[in-house]
Amino acid sequence: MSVYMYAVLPKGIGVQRNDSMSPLSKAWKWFIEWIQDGEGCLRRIDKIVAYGNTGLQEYMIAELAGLGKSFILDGKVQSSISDEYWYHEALVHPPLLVHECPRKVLVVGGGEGATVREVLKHKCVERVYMVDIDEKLLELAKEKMAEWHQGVFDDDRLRVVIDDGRKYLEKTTEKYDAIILDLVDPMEEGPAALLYTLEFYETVKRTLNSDGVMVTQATSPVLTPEVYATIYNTISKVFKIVAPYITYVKAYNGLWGFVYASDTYDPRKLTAKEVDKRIRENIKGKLRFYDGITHVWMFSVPKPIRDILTRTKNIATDSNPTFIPA
Ligand code: SPD
Repeated sequence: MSVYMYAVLPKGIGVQRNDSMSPLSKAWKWFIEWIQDGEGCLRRIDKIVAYGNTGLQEYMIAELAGLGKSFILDGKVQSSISDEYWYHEALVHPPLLVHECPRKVLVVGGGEGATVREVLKHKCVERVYMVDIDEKLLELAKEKMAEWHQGVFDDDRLRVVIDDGRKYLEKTTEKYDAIILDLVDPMEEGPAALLYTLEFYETVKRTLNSDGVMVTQATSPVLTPEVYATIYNTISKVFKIVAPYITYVKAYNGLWGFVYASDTYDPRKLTAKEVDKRIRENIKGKLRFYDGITHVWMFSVPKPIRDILTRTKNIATDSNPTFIPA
């Protein structure tokens, strides 16, 4: 049976009912995530847990074939229960373990609470600020995504601030040891459009202590390589040490990219043995993805990706931001 026989709406959910074509179900519902023009990933929706619009973003929490319970914003899968820990552990632990002792951490985005869940495993961490623009989404996550947050919203080291991440950073008088940017992808109409620009990274740097570290999710180096390389190149204009790294995330349809930056610490210098030692000494709680061997693997970026990073000269600015295809 061909999926071409089913109608799909251009921006996300498609439904077609045709009893004669369907031996398994009377109603088929499909979620399609567009990667770029002409390319997408199709998954059957087995159950919709929640669907709506917060006024800022369109959301869906649904059981998807191949992924399980998944969280979708503006047509893009943000995380799935089956592999969210690949993404969240990859995002959080390299910057926090390379720092000598991160006491104060800022997370921008990460509404599901999984990023904060990982941050709070670090024994040094005394205070975490989580800034998210979408209050309704946070309420939804608290209620419907307990598998992700595992109760961390009740941890007294956490302060949740409802604000635009950029505005918050521009006005805060605090200094942080680590800033973790767990953002939605840069999309022209999306809420994170100006959280991947030179001006924003300059603000991040001003808000870090002199030995502070930052990390951002940075789109896919294989699905949208120019965007990934532009983010890397832009951050390279601001920090002395900038390290690209990757992991695989099935929910994101391929390899996923991050960019780490600091003026002090270089995670590429950590051996697998040293990472394992720091995990034993500095982390309380279980890790399912990250260890020494995984650390070295993530920072071993393959040649085609290194080549595009070397070639790309684009810089994202407020007047010329970078975007993935909608
Ligand atoms: N294409 C989806 C990329 C999502 C990156 N951010 C995810 C946030 C999950 N906490």
